[in-house]
Amino acid sequence: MPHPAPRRGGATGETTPMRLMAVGDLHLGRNPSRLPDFLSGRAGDLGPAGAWRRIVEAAVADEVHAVLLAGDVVEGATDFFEAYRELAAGIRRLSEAGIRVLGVAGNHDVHVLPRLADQVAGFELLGRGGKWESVTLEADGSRATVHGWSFEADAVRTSPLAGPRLERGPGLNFGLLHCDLDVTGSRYAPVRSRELEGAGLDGWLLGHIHVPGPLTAERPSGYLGAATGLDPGEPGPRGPWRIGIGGGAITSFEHLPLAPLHWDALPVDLTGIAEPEDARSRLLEALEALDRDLSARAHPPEAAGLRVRLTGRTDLRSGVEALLDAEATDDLHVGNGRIAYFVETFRYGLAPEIDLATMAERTDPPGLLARRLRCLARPEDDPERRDLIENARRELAQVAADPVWRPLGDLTLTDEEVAARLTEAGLALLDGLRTQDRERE
Ligand SMILES: [Mn+2]
Repeated sequence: MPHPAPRRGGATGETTPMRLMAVGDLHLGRNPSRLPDFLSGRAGDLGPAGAWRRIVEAAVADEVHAVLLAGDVVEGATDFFEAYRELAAGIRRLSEAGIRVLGVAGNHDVHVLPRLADQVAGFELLGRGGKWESVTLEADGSRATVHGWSFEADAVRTSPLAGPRLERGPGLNFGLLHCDLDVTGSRYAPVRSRELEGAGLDGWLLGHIHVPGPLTAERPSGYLGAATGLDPGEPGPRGPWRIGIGGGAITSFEHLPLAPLHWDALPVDLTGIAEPEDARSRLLEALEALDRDLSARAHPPEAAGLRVRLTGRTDLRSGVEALLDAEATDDLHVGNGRIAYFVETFRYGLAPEIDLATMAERTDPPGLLARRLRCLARPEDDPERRDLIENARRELAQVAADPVWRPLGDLTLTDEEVAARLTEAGLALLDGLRTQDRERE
């Protein structure tokens, strides 16, 4: 007669594994921007509400013990009813599966989330009124403690960790916090990395910045990132994180890219094309490669918006641009057609078929420009390249600081993004200068 499978670790005293699902900025109520007409009717499924429903189903399927929401769960004060509908349905489903739901309020939902928590059964809001609060989760003898703090006003200019000391609870201890990390003078709960490190917890699950950090079981502290990309400026995988706990340690910390809408920056190399029409087949090849990757995911997106960047060397730029401008590229069929692809914009980083090295030896403006373009192609640690990027970043920061952009959230650019913009602008200028040259000839 077969023995029943032993409970894992039962004899050794090791506790049964516990699983948590941590969710960054959800922004229920916000519609994804820049959807083409044929997808606008599906904005609900493709936006935060759709992402939340996918998170709920994944949490149930993965049999997690708790779902943790790191603030900005709701976009704003006028999104109460949409958020109520989605949270009430999702949390009912989670509760029925025995999954607890803990959350903190961020700067977007400082007023609306506490009211929702009062109405939605099973939603445990931590740290009301800006006072730290902890909850200990228990599952099959395994325990973990979550410490949370919620925004109590639209602007919070002091660190939530200045002053209070957090008392450790049973099991692994996690902090759940919506904050602005290492940003001096921020009105969104500025916190220093060393404050987090000095707080004596085992990990920090942070909300606010929409780009997910490089979180791992060894480094379980940082931004969770948005649950789904809300605009083309948020490319790459988005979704919650699944945290495995066993034997008193974090055993896994995995990103689950399950966002229903995937934004991507798709590079398409046009080097060597013989005529502008060849750009179409190059684009399709790049799309097919992306489709293979996305379709292989456990939770493929329903749609993908692309910022296509045409790169490489060709003198056919104007022909390619005219051709692609005239094409309808907001509903592209790729692979098995299950994911709806659309091009949000084409960006041109095409280098003319010129020898930058030879041109850089000239002393006229094109020569000077060619030298800088060559400099941008050098390795990251090149001091001249760094100077160019820093100067450009200062210029861009002045533009980004304009209050009209505030609703877009953080506009931090990586070195790579700055270099790409400079290269694009420089090549377009060089193209223009060469055209003038030719016209004078
Ligand atoms: Mn925020």
